[in-house]
Amino acid sequence: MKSTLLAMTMILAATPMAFAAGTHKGGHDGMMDIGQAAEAGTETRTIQVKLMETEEGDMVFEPRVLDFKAGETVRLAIENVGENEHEFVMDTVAAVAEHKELMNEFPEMEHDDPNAVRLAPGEKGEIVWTFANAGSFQFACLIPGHYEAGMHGALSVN
Ligand SMILES: [Cu+2]
Repeated sequence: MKSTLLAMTMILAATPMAFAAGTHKGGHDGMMDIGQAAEAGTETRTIQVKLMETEEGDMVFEPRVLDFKAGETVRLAIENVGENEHEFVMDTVAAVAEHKELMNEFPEMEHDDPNAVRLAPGEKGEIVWTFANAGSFQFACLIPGHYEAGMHGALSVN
């Protein structure tokens, strides 16, 4: 947590404009554009998301796209069935791009955000989330190199 804050402070000092228009605020508490964390048990459905590598050397999510309805609360049951560490983070396209830059600069950075989970091989995690606003969002793995290897997909809220 301390190193995260330090990393963010360093970035803020270096590129203040990159953050001025973004949604990246300390702690991510409360409502984001994509919605907010909800209490486990309040979901109306569960979606399974798998994180893995392919034999061709790509890194992928299964499914590759996610669709939700504005206002619904969903449990994302996320499992890393691959051989590498992976993460699942969902946010606005702009915030994912911002976060990706930060991860490339500080690969050791760990985030403690409600809209993200980082999983070791074989590990399972979950996010219970209320999708508040309609829009086109994105989910991705921002461990350096993984986005480029294929780990990103469109997340629509209708
Ligand atoms: Cu990954």
